[in-house]
Amino acid sequence: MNVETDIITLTRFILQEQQKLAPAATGELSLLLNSLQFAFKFIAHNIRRAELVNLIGISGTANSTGDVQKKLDVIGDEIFINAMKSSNNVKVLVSEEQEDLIIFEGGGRYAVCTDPIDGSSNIDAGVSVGTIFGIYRLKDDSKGSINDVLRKGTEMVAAGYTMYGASAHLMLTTGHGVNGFTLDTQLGEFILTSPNLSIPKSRAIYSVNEGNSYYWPEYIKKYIEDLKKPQDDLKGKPYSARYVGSMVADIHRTLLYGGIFAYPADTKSKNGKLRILYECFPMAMLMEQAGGSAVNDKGERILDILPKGIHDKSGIWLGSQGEIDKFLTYLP
Ligand code: AHM
Ligand code: MG
Repeated sequence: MNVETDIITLTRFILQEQQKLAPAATGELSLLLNSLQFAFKFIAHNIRRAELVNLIGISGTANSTGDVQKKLDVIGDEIFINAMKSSNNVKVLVSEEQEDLIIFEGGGRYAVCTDPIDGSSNIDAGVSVGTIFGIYRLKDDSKGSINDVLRKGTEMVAAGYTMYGASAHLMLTTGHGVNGFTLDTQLGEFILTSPNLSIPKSRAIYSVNEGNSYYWPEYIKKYIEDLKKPQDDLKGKPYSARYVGSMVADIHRTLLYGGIFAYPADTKSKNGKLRILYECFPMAMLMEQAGGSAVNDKGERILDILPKGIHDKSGIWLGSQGEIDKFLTYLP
């Protein structure tokens, strides 16, 4: 039997990276990443179990933005809060499920922003959902406040997501490229499966909820219509449409295959749907670190946005550099 006996687990990877890139570091970020991986494993376990123990259903409470929460949202949020609290490295936590930020006791030096279970409306159908996260180091002298998270995305020290599907996939960046890990449920470890991931330069796939197109501005309608026309460089084939409706799954495919994912603002909602701190920023950092790009509806870099509120939203376009460049030519 051919067995790989020298696998790189997430824990080993984190320690190696620290030694290589920041030998003088305190190791606090490494410990925090370890607490995160516990939260991912625990959430993955509950999602796998959900069908069996009939957890799926409405819990009766509403989240900060008024959506009805499913039980798994509540469980995911609790798991995340407890894991971050007990890590002792986190001072500030922003969760999509909590109206206000949480400030923990103790001397943690990091702020974490998360959507604990994104795409939860898909859970009943067995479609992949995921946890999205972005991490800031507290500002010097800060004792933990909203100012530690109302910062540009360029100031994040790490970001990523874990997608819970047939197995759990973690995509992580600490600002030195993107590395992908897959959870081996027997070992209980995330294993490095996609080292130094880079997104293809272009791919004729677009991913957007076209049901909203009536309310799109003209230049967006024109861009998408043009993708559906015969493409010269594709021997007359048009682009393919792919839209799961679960951001983590749509971004995961985009990272691996290339293409473009968008959730633009429309003339009704003005700011789109996706949240800057825990949806747009982490995905934008991953895309850039993988060699892709992420911009808003005006073509401005997502990571340069300065959020004014913890639940602020933005229109977003991200994916292969070539596809973003093409979109930019349509800007008014
Ligand atoms: P959620 O945080 O309430 O789950 O909403 C975010 C999700 C994303 O995963 C996905 O990209 C988007 O909503 C889909 O929205 P729509 O159904 O409007 O296309
Ligand atoms: Mg979400």
